[in-house]
Amino acid sequence: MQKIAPAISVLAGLGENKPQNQAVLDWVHEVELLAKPENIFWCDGSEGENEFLLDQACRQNVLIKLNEKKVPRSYLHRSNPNDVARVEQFTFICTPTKEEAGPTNNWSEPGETYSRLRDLLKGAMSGRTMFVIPYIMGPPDSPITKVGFEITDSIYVVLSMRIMTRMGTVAINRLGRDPKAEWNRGVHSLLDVDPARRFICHFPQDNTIISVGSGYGGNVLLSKKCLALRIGSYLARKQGWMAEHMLILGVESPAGRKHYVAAAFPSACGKTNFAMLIPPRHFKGWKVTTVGDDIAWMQIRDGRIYAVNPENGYFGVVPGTSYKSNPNAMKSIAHDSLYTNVALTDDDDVWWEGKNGAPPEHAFDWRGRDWTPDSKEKAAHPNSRFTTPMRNNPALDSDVEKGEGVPISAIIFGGRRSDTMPLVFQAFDWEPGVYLGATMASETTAAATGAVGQVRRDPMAMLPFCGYNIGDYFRHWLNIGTRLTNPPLIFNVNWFRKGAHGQFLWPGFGDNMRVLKWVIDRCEDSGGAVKSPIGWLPTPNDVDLEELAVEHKCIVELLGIDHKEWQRELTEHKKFFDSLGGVVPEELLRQRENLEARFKH
Ligand code: OXD
Ligand code: MN
Repeated sequence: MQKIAPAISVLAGLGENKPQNQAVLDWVHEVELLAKPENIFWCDGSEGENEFLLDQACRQNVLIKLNEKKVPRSYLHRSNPNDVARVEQFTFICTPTKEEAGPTNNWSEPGETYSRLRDLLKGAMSGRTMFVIPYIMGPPDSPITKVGFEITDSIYVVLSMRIMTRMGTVAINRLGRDPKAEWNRGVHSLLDVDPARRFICHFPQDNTIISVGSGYGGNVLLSKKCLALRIGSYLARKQGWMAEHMLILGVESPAGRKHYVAAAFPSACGKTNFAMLIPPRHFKGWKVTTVGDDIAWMQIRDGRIYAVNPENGYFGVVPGTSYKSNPNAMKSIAHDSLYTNVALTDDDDVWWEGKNGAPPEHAFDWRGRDWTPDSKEKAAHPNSRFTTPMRNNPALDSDVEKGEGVPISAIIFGGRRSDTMPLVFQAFDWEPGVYLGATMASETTAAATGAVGQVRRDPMAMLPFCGYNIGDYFRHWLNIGTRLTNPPLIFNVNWFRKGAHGQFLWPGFGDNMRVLKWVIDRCEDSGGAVKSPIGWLPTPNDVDLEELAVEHKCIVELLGIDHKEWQRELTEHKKFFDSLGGVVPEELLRQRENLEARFKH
């Protein structure tokens, strides 16, 4: 059997970027004594280091170099087939009390958990290289930027972190020498990639993450879900800001007026596509630009919300990505990218279901097995991913590096709902908007292990990512509202409503610009709407539907609400709140009653 993560021989002049901060040095030494690696590689994030590590990864068969002409400087990684998605059932919040983790998180007592993890990590890196990755989350000059260090025995993690974060010397410099400075400790080991020994554990009070037994991005790129969302949300509440599972996009009108919008959709529900949207021909002169595609860190200044994208790259779902669905993503992943669990063609190109053009006559599927169009199984895993630098995105917003962030005019919630939720509506105010986010639901996807297609409540798309008690999280949102003099308007969208025959009613993708335009019109006080029990609803005349080949009756269905479906929905809201066992703030319980009452009048 192939050895997992054998040590690399470190070239002179590489892997020596030790920070001066004694707290970091002590912690690395402690992990070294425990995990007993063969050697330590201190990453600096340089180009030379990257080239060296890519070469090593290819020699170890961790990466396969793709066709240089077709996808320059790009590689394929195949994960262990038992390790293809986030594992929510093995993800823990280890707070001193269970109550701090709250009803939506798996809780584990910190002392016991540290001790169990220490046992698992004992000698875990023997014969392996221990990489130390310094990184920052956020633009280098932002006041809310955070420093993290991730220790890992996976070269794939190092190469991915180099794309996903600003990594290396920039972080060492930002941290400086103060041993009391705030920074996140992350330890990752593949162990033997056995689901029985797979745990993703967060210790918010210690600003520490320990992840073992997986190599899948969402479990092991500790900057992303673990730091930027779980630990991030905990720090954000304590420090008075917000860490949210949201894309951030800019919309500029032909007259040059620009707004920024943040949108929370659950995993694999189209955040990347929305963030990179290209307006249809009819919207000539309109421009959509991307600040971020997954995570927003937001602060309040002058009574307004300002957002930064803490990441430096995109870790997106590949299947379904095409020049039709997302041309900017296709251009981004055409070079300098890592692919995970897609198919490999005979000429070393990548392929996946939903890519432009006919399927190849023969390929190797995501597990490396022969595949033809007649094969029963998919060539690419439904949760196969690309990892690509945000610099590759032709629609990258010019203010993406702005440390103070971009001002947010609107927040959009949304999920995959076959029924009930109209294409778009606007909450009456901040508090009903928080209720809207708190009761959000979506059909589950392949981004996490478990059943796909089941409706589950996913408040603010943060169910798997809120690092503390969800009741306190709702309270934090309500408190933020009281500090805003110029709050963003709050909306809900649903691109996935289906008709009586199970067909999608809305074309989605670029045509979502029509919905975005209504959102912007509302922000500018110019969009029409009618009052409904759930909020402000556009009529077909309020949304620009020119040059859209969708029947009028579908539009009416998309924009309408069915009172019977909403009775059921209200019952589900109540069930959800009840299931949280008394942590839901009074204000939101009252919002539910108000909503119910509005349906009766
Ligand atoms: C992601 C996720 O990878 O939400 O962004 O699972
Ligand atoms: Mn996500």
